[in-house]
Amino acid sequence: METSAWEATGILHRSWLTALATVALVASAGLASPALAAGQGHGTGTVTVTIAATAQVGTPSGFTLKPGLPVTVTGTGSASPDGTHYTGPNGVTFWCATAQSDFLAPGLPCFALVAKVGDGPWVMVGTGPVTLTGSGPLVFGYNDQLGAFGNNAGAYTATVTYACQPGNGYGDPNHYHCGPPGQK
Ligand SMILES: [Ca+2]
Repeated sequence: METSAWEATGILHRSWLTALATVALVASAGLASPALAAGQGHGTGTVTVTIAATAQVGTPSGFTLKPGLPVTVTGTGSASPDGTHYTGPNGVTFWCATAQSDFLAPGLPCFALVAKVGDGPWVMVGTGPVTLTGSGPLVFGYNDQLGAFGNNAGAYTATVTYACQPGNGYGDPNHYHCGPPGQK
């Protein structure tokens, strides 16, 4: 936040009255969030994402994680690396137990549902539930060999669950938002 630097500049370089007004504004903004949170309560938000097995570049969830605010993910569905043999989100653990270096997510189970947050590494989701942390856009993937996605079939469905508060403080980085009043 630049608030303190901006506030200090205001006090140093603006008139005494302007400085007072600035302090009053900051004080009321600081009070608004906790008061609304207590009055409106908390909720749970969900995002459902369909991950086609043919999507080599991954499938954006449209959800962006905020630092220190984990989400929970579960997976369902059935997908195939060859159009014939299908597995669930956990992938396979026998003839291709661990993906080689030319897979989307090396070291994780082949043909599994995987996810990454921002610039973080691909992590296993499977059927879950798993807790994801980090900062940035949440992307899902099907862990096949790169360049070999064209013969895939089926899809997984990922469900992202997160704690949220009504949209009064939309833009507040300290929680996720959901429902009225206000935006999102
Ligand atoms: Ca394939």
